[in-house]
Formats: sequence, C-alpha cells, structure tokens
Amino acid sequence: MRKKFLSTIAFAGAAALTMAGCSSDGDTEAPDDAANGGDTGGDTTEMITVGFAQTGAESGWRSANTEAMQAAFSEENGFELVFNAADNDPAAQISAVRNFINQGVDAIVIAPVVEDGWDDVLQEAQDADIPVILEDRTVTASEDLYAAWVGLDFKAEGVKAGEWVVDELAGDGPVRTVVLEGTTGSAPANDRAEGFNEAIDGSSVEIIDSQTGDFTRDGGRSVMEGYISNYGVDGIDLVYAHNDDMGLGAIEAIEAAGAVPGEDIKIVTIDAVKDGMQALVDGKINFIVECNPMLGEKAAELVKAVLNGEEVQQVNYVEDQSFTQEQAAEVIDERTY
Ligand code: GYE
Repeated sequence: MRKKFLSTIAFAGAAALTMAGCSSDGDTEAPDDAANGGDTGGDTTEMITVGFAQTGAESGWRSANTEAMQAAFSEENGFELVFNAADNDPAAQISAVRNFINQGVDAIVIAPVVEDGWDDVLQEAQDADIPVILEDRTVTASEDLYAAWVGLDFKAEGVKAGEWVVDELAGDGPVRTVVLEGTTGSAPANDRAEGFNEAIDGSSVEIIDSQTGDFTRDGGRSVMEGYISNYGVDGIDLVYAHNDDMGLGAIEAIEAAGAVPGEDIKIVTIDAVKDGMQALVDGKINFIVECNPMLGEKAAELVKAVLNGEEVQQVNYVEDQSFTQEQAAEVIDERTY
C-alpha cells in the first residue's frame, strides 16, 4: 500500500538518520537504506491500493464497465484493487466508501448509484487525505470534494435519442410514448430524461407514462407489462428506455402480448451493449445511442496522476456514437462489449 509503504520508509529513514546522529561521530552522511534509494535488496515496488465502489451488477453495461475497471486496475499495472458492488443500494455504497477510508487505501474510485447524499463521506475521504475519482455517473456534491470525473454526456445521449424519434416518427398524429426510466435519482436517469424531453419539445411526440425499471431487464419487463395492461398494445407507439436491458425486458412483454417489437411498438434505447445491438440487428429495437462503458484506462490514469501530485482535468468525457439497424449490422461482429 503506497501511503503506508512510503510512510514506513520515511519512518525507517528518519529512525536511521536519528540513529546515525546519536551513535556516529556526528557524521551527517545519510545511511544507505531504502529511504535513500539504497539497494537494500528489499521489495521497493509501490503498489497503489484502490477502493472501487461499483453500483452493482444491474445490467450488461455494468458488467462491461466492471470488467474494464478490473482490467485497468490490475496488479501488472501497479494496483491492488479492493472491489465492492453495492447491489444498487446507495446506503450500502456509502458504507463501502467509509470502509475504504478506514482501511487507509491510497485512492477511491466511485460509480455513484445516485447523485445526492455524497457530501459527508466525500469530506471524510478528503479529511483522510484520500483522493476520490468518480467514473460513470456524477454527483451533486461540490467538485472540490473529488479530484476528477470520467464518463459520458448522459443529457446529450437523451437528446440524440429524442432527435431520432422526432426525425423518424413524429408527424401529424401523436407518437404515444412510454418511458422506462433508469434508477431513480441517478444522473443517467435524470439527464437522459431531460435531454429527450428537450429534443421532443414542440413535436407530436407525447409521453403518456414514465416509470423506473431500475436499469434492469426484469424491471423493464414488469413496467412494460403494466403499460400494456393500462393502455393496450394499440395504445402505445414508442418505448423510450434509458438502457438496453430495460428495452430487452420490454421486448419480452410486447412479444408475450402477441405484438411485434420494433414494428407494432417502436423501441429506442441507450447503451449499445451486445444484447441490445443484436436486438437492433434483429429489428426488435429501432435505434440505440451508445454509452461507452470502457472507462477503466482513463480512471487508472487519473488515479496515478493525482497520486503523483499532477494537475488533472476535473471533467473528462468519453466519446459516444449511435446506431440504426443497418449501422449495427455492419459493426456488431467487431464490437468488444
Ligand atoms: O446506461 C446502465 C447501467 O450509469 C451509464 O447504468 C450507466 C448506466 C447504464 O445500469 O445500463
């Protein structure tokens, strides 16, 4: 552990210097030991211990993100990773971060389940001189409380989804739309709703209902079953799902009701993970906006830079793209997630 490791060397060095001062004839020559870069034959590798507080394992996107983070924060890259998945429970995630602080890790990385409630524990990390890097989702706490953030522009993703719907589906009659929202209080759910609503404003796209499916396939399916029961298949023109997994759940509900997803009811989602892209190629989803989960390398780069005392950019966006059914068919075989 870097912090403890370095403090041990510092202590050993100081002790050695003190010893030299006491026992020698005032020779101020620093003794030859690890603290002075001397070759003591000991292990001087500085492993960086990082506590990573992941949201959970709610979706295909999350699995891809976790894999990318574990690959980047590997031993061969100089890290010892302490991993916690909070099962989408904000209180459990904050408790995990407190544990990391008590363990005295060198740095903490968080993918915050929800935006609010982070001020106290981030202040505690700062008081313990442990830098925090956010990856994926953002928080409402002051930027002074964390060193940097790397992720995606969720609002822009919502705008891109809404603009496609307006361009391709809006016309004279209403486009009766039901929304499958992400986790309540999470940045992607809030921002994807805001962006979509801005893009459809003034068009014939009409949101008739909006409920959370918590970013899970089961959640998407059960909410969609409720929509079909309330409005009937013929009463719904479009599903806007904040992620692929809820869109895939909606497909199951639509097919169980005897209708054809992608035709009787159009579907637009966000993420572009493998299963979503396959449904797009199969014509069951009509348009997907990508949300790149490969954030590990940038997060690891930020941790090392911050621990080395380097200036880092506070906000770090990763590029996104979007796919029609035709575009998905061209790229699906070469995609890594
Ligand atoms: O869209 C979803 C995951 O925070 C961007 O969380 C991420 C979202 C992603 O569960 O699939």
